[in-house]
Amino acid sequence: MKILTADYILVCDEDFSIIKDGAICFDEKIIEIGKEDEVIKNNPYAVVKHLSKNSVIMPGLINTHVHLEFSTNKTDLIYGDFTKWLESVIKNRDILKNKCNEYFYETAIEQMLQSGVTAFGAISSFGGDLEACVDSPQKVIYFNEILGSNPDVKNDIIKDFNNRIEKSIQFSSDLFTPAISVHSAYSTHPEIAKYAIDMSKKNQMLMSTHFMESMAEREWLDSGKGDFYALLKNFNPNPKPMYSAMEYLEMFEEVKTLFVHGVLATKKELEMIGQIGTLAHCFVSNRILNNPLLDLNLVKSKNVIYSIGTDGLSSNNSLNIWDELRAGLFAHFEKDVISLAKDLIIAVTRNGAISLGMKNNLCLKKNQSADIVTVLLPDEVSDKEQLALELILHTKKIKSGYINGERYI
Ligand code: MCF
Ligand code: FE
Repeated sequence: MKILTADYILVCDEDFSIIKDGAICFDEKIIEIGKEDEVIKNNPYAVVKHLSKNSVIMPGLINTHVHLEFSTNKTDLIYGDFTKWLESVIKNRDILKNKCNEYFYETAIEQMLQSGVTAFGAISSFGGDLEACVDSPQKVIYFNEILGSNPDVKNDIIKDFNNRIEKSIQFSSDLFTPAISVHSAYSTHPEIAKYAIDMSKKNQMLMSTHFMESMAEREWLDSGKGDFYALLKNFNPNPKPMYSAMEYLEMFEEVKTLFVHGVLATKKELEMIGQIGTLAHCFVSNRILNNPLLDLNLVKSKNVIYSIGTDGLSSNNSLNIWDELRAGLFAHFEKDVISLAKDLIIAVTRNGAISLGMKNNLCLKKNQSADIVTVLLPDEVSDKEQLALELILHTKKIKSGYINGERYI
């Protein structure tokens, strides 16, 4: 049993409570959290560690959307236009995947760890990242991806998918949870998507899908025109959208789904997303691929819970979650900076836990998992209201981190 004390504890509950001169007592789970003197008095047998002045204790951070298999990319892919990027991914997919060895996986995971990411949602396209995800100290939701627009090869696609699902299920544990990802409406035939959705329903596996990420996707699903037409013609002489956007969303009605991007979703579609599940917001990826900025006021007005994803190094230059938070902070001019900073901290903790179905990681309170990180601010915070903002501005690495009460940094 340990106690950590710090100048501030960010509880990350619904009220954004902050405990000044706080302490947290924990083993695998949180035993007590509150004012320093009381927690120490109530738990006389715990080993007490007083963190340095200007330290902050907060929940472990959650990156809800990352593609580790593309971690070798630095300059191989085309940026600045979503369709061209996609074309370059299709061209380089196998090369990038084959280059991605243990070293790249470990480096990518280590970068997340050092930045305080104690849980992540990994989209696995091929299964090459399985071992690295199973061996990582973090909690991993492992989304086995399925895609394919040609129903003639449906059986092969499903066979490969089933193999990967079965393999991943063998490693199910407290830290590793297999899940499913249907890639997108423009890449996945309804029969293939339905197969995966049924499996997710039957096995109660979490679902994720990319949705309304680019203008090309919007135009394609709405009218069968635009940049995707030429691209999809490479695979089918007479390509046609396989769904309307609404038809696609309706397929997910009965499974808890983490939608990714949604930057071009209409009000009605966002409403539907809010009812079915949650949304992962990947600012840097959206910017690099020249996709629009998500309207966070609209997201809020439709009661959509949003979390933060870095996406893969295929569309980001960093998996450090603080880099991502800074990008978001600087991008969203439509929001007041003080309240946005708080929203972002909630997005990367509580909302991440809700999105990945991690009921024991909702905030720092009794009986929740002891997934905790500590951060050292460079100086004293003049106003408690500004704590979230100062954290995002100044943090690059955490000082220490615990997963299920075990120290990993
Ligand atoms: O989220 C980004 C952009 N949108 C769609 N797909 C991906 C992203 N990052 C990686 N991908 C992968 C996706 O999982 O790229 C491939 C899929 O395997 C594109 S379809 C050949
Ligand atoms: Fe993605």
